[in-house]
Parts: sequence; C-alpha cells; structure tokens
Amino acid sequence: MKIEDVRVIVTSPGRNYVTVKIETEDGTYGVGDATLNGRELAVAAYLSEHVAPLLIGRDGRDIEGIWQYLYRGAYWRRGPVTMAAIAGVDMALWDIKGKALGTPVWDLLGGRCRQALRVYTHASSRTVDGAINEVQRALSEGYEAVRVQCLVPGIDEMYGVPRAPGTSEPEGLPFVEQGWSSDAYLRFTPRLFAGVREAVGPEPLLLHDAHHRLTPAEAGWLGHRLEEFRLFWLEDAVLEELQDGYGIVRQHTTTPLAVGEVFNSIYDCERLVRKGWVDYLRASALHAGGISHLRKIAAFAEPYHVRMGCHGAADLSPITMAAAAHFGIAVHNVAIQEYAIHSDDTNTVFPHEWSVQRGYLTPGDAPGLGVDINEELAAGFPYARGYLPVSQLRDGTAWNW
Ligand code: EZ4
Ligand code: CO
Repeated sequence: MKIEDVRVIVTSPGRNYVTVKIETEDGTYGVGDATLNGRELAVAAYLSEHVAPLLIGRDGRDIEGIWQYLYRGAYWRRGPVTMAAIAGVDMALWDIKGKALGTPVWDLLGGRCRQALRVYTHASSRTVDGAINEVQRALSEGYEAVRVQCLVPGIDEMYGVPRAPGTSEPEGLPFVEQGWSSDAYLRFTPRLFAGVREAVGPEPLLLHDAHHRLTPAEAGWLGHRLEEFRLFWLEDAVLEELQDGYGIVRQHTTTPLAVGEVFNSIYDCERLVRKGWVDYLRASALHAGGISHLRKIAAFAEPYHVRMGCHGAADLSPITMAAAAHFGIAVHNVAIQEYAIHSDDTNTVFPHEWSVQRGYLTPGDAPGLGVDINEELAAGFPYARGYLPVSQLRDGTAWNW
C-alpha cells in the first residue's frame, strides 16, 4: 500500500484544527489530528514542508517503521511540534490499516477490555451556587464524573471559567487574564468543594484542574485540605518542568494526582511514574506522538498502577477523540477520558462514529478510526490566528496559564 498523497488541512469551524490526510495507491485514505492550539501553522508547515515528502512511496502498512523513521530521522527529537506532527501521521496510518483490514482500530489494538469508557465532563461557573447547578445538570445527564472549576472571588478572569458560554480562544492577540492570586485561590477552593460535596453527596466523581498555577508547598496544602472531599484527581497541581515538585506534593497529600496533558514523550512520564509521584497520566494520542507512542506510555505505566486519563479538551479534534475511544476500550489501564463538547460546526466538518451516551464513550464498529473530514465544509472555515490566554499577577508579572 504505497503512500501516494499526504495533505495537511487547516480549518477553523469555531477554532483551529490541523488534519493530516494520507492516501495510498489503492485509494484508501486515513485521517489524523495534528492540532497544537495557538501554534497550529508550525505543525502544518512541519508536516507539509518536511514530513510529507518523506512519506511518498513508503508502504503505509508500516506504522511502527514510519513512526521510528520520523522520530529518529529528525535528529531533533521530541517537542510539541514534532510529536503532534508524528501523531497526525500515526493516527492516519492506523485509520488506513483498519480500513484495509476491514476492522476497527480497537480490534487491531488487541480487542476490547471494556464495553465503553467512562468520561468526565466539565462544570464551570462564576459562583459556587452556579458550579453546584452545573454539576447537578451533568449528573442528571448521566455523567458520573465532573471536573469543577469556579471563578475565585477577587480574580476577574481565570482558567476554566469561560467569559461567555461556549466561547473558545478569541481571534487576535492573547487574552490576558489579570490578577491571578494563588492565595485567594487557595482560600477559596476548599470551600468550593465543601459546597459541591455537600450538595451532591459522596458518590459522584469530582475532578479539579489547578492548571500549573501553584508551588509545590501550595499544592501540598491544597491537596491535603481537599482530602475530605475525596477528589478523583487534582490535575496539574504544579508546573511539569520541575518534576521533583510532584515528589514534594506527594509527601503532603493523598489526593490523587494527574499530570501530563502537555507531555509529548514517554520520557516526560518515566520518572514521575517510576517514583510513584502521580496516579494518572493525561498524555493524549495527539500531543504524545500518536496511538503508537501512547500505548507504550500506558504499557510502561501499567505495572506501577498508574492509569491513563487522556486529555480531551475541545482543541483536540474529533479525530483525537476517535483515537481515544478506540484506545480507551482496548487498553486495560485507561481509567477515564476527558470529554469536552465540540461545536456543531466542528462535528459536521468531522463526521464520526464515536459517541458519548450517559457519560460513556464508545468508538463504534466502523473500520479504522470511524472518523472523517468533510473537506468541502472545512474549506468554508479558513484558519483564523488565535492564541491561548496568558495569565498575569496583579502587578503585571507573567504567570503560568
Ligand atoms: O488548557 O486544551 O484539562 N484540560 C485543559 C485544557 C487545556 C487546553 C490547552 O489548549 O487543561 O483546557
Ligand atoms: Co488540564
């Protein structure tokens, strides 16, 4: 199955997505997601200028060989741009292989070890009462797990609390979230979870994303105070660059810790897993080098009892969600999957077989990944430059978004 064509499609049905479409000589094609939010065109250029020419004429069946060739052959290994580009190719090749063999990717990965994968949805609000309402709404829709984010009194704008419902990153220059205060956040967050737990009782799984804002000592303090509310996980408690920070947090709390949506390699996970500093890895098929690399991360984590809870924000396209669905029912140590609803336009540009019902994700039985891109519709949503927000302390100091 010689690869005949590799194309990169950038489309913006509400937000930007980068898609790789690979076609083989017999007309079989596959699609992969290579979106890197806020830096989309860097990956698009990496793919079209540097990767596509290397793929023409290669046998599309050789997923592992091509992965190793792109990873080792670049010499400049790893990094978000490189690994998102490789991921796009990798997903497309798994899609092609499934189509060629007439079977879904979950079957190629070893078959099912569960019927459906539990997802967590988002509840966010500008007030505690609003957050409680949002959690209750999610529970009434059948979700068993909810991530709760709430605006902190005294901070005007912050991560996880949309300025208006359904908004994504605006076009233009980065939005600046002014006035972050870790002190205000630390005082408020235990009260938020006290209120939510009190309202919903002990059973619902509650998650929270600290989004890299805290120091290790602050995170240890918060995790300890949240223990009585039994979170499913506390995500990104501290920055991921200094991994020893997780060792410090771990010594101070038994609240389960999740980390790694920005990870792009097994080497980002290795020490955290081996040391027992984290409970869940957030690496995704998109930002961590595709299905091929993600399964190695999961296999490495398995004997350490570390499980996967892959990133699934709306800036990962429905193609990545398809990969997550196939991966999630085939790999034993997948615990949960993040699920953020895509815009209607996104869902029409990327028709897909996967679905979420009553809080559980299933991949469907279509051969390959069971997801496509409607190129004609995609062309109607041209790229629009956009950035993730940035964060700033009250005095103007740049902080971690
Ligand atoms: O900030 O996907 O858990 N989810 C998250 C996301 C990330 C965005 C970055 O593009 O933290 O909202
Ligand atoms: Co996160």
